[in-house]
Amino acid sequence: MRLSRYFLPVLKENPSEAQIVSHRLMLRAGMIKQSSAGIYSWLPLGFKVLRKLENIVHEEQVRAGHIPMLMPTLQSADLWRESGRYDDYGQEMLRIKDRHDRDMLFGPTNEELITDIFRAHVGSYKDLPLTLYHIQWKFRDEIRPRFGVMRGREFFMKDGYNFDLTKEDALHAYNRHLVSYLRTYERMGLQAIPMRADGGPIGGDYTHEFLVLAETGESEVFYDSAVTDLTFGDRDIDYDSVEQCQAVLEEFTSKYARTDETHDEALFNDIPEDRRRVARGIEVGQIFYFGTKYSEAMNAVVQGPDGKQVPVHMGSHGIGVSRLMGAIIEASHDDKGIIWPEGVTPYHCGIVNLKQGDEEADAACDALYSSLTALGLEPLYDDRNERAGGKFATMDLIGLPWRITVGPRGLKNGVVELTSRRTGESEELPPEAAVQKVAEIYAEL
Ligand code: 5CA
Repeated sequence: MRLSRYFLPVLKENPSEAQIVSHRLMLRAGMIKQSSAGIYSWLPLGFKVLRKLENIVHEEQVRAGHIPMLMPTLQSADLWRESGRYDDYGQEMLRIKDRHDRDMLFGPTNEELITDIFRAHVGSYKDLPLTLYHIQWKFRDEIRPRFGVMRGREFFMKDGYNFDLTKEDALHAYNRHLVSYLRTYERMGLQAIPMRADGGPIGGDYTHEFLVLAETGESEVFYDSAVTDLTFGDRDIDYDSVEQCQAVLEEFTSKYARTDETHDEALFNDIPEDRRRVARGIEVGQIFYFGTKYSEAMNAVVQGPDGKQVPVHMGSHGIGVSRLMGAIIEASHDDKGIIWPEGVTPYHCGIVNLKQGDEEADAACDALYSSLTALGLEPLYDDRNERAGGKFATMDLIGLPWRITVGPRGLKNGVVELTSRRTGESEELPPEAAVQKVAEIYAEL
């Protein structure tokens, strides 16, 4: 993409409405624009990152054996009356009437809708196990939408639902989700710690939230510092293996890590004092096992091996895709702007032309652009007629991890400059070597 032809409305001033750094940087980098409280338009740069996050979530869900689909945003109130949640959900639910005066709602989550689909089409234990998911816009009429996309009213969420014959099978699905979530967050450059949580309006005895530690996080968390030493890395897990998934769950959840809702001071005090941590975190996902809560209420039964009809065991599993963008920025920025982890960056590499209109510099930039593109990478070329300082400031603000700077002086010596956004370190290289190096970095992902 050439910046002269892009739509990147960066802001020079700090927007006064933004209280936390991720919100400020997303507005300044021209990624989002508020349309009303807690509701945002995703401008091209923000949309590009959102798509990358969505893709990672899809890839990891499919890798775990879960099946993608798409359910509507608007739902009929009748299904929610069946489960009993139409009245329970309260003011967070946006209720709508259609022209026939029928009660509709903008879905805050999809347990009822998916259970209705399941009961219409599945009748035998032979069709289990089954996990269906979608990534769709949700609406919760939050009393206090704030911090930009962190606590929106409209937000983008992956929600998945498992259907199993027995509790044991459903707990395997729970563990499998935990494993796939660890992989998902690590690919986004994040450490998200599974913490024992509370079921809230979804319900259920087994539930973990995934928290990214950040001072601006809305949740207070208590943990043993040893949990932050754990990384998933590139282990090759067989998602069908009950033992392997169970082992990962035990490894990642046996140390004390809880949100304030489930915090137990006595247990916390058993941790050696130098490892006790009280901090804040951003909740980027939550998994639940809730047994037959919805299947009983909505009569989602299958015929078991013995011929008897039994309600299925279920769980639901969510990832806050739009919130993740804020969490990544909270975890990865400096005073100049965002620093995207390579796995989610909107463009792989920036190209800055120090002397637009100089024949040689223009040609060298065009050649870099073509070479990077030919290797399957997406460069963002700042080809505007602007001063170098302004170009650098924009690149730093939008946070591409790598930048190639091209100027007549370097070209005389046959070199361009390759700079890491994270370390600020630069090296001079022939243009082809710079392209090669950038390609190698991304090939490792
Ligand atoms: N049905 C279950 C799992 S699919 C469910 O709705 N879980 S949830 O309520 O925990 O939401 C899943 C994730 O969505 C949360 O972990 C959080 O990351 C994200 N989320 C929830 N509310 C908001 C909000 N108002 N703005 C942005 N993200 C949100």
